[in-house]
Formats: sequence, structure tokens, C-alpha cells
Amino acid sequence: MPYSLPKLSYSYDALEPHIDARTMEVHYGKHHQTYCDNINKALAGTPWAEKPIEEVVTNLSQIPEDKRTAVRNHGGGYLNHNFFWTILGPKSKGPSGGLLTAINASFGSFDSFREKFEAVALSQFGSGWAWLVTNGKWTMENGQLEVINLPNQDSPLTSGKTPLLCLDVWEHAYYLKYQNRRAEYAKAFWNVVNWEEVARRFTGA
Ligand code: MN3
Repeated sequence: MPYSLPKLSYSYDALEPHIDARTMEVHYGKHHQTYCDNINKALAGTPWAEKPIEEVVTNLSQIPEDKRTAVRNHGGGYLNHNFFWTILGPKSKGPSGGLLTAINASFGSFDSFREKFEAVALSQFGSGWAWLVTNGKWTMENGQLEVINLPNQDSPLTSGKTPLLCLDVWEHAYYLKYQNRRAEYAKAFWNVVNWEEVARRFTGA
């Protein structure tokens, strides 16, 4: 079964004014679709085509060498966007419960976490993503949430980290509305984070 785009649980204009409808339409309909088409092409006729994309990207080093770059770029692009759409949503309420406890324990406060996340989003030179990740199951005694950036379409899964939240900082994600103002886009992002979904991933980590 070739991969296909997951259905969005909200309309293109649901994240306005923070992420505009035209950007959503092009980002999902064109950019994401292209990653999807290209990973299908790259894996066609191989046993990997039958596996979940998470498993493929986690095991990048086992992919035949002539396909590895295509899988890293397009498989990563397909997977990262699948993930991104789920952690976005209208009417963001902020984190609570165990997730908020972990954020406070790891970063000092929610505000300090946001500052660090925005800083890694800004310091990613060129295209890439900002991520909130965990290394295995988080506990008060053992575990730290981390904010990192990764270039291009690299996935935290490839280096054994579990993604909880991400922000696409490729220019295609914000240029129509924000032009070169990535910092403004990164700040606006907090208005459209689906923290219930982040918490669900945190609990499952
Ligand atoms: Mn993108």
C-alpha cells in the first residue's frame, strides 16, 4: 500500500490568522504531497514499502545505500509533516498535568521552555525543524525533555529520540504571510498548538 496524505482534522483556514489558509493549502496540498509521492517512488518494489513510515525512518542505516538519501529527505519530509499537522489546532489551551510537570522540571517554567524552543527555531540555519523530544520514558528522577533543531527533513526518530512537538521552519511554512520574519512566525505558533495531542504522545513515550 503506497503512503497517502493523512486527512487534516481542521480546515485550511482554522489556524488563521497565525497560519494562513493559503499557506496551509500549498504546504499540505503541494509540499507534503510531493514528499509523499517521492517516498512512494523511492520505496516501490522494496520490502520497506510495506512498513510504517516511522519504522523506515527509524532504521535509516538499514536502507540500501542507493535509496538512503531519498528516504532521509522524502521519507523524513512525509513523516515530519504527518506529525506536524496533528500537533496543530485552533484554540490552543496550553499544556497541563504530567506534561506541564515535565516541562517545568526540564526547563524551569513554561515561559522558559517557549523561549528556548523559539531560540532553536531561529538558530536553525536554512531549512529544518525545531523539536521538543524525549529520550525514552520521562520520569521525575530519570529523564529530560530537550529542545533541538535538525536540518532539512531529518527526524529525531533516526537518532533514537521521541518527538513530542515540532515546528517547520522551512521558508515554505511561513513565507507567504511572514516573509523573512521567522521569529514572528515562531511566536505565533503558540496560538495553534494542540497540547492534547502533545500530551497523548508524551504519555505514550
Ligand atoms: Mn514543510
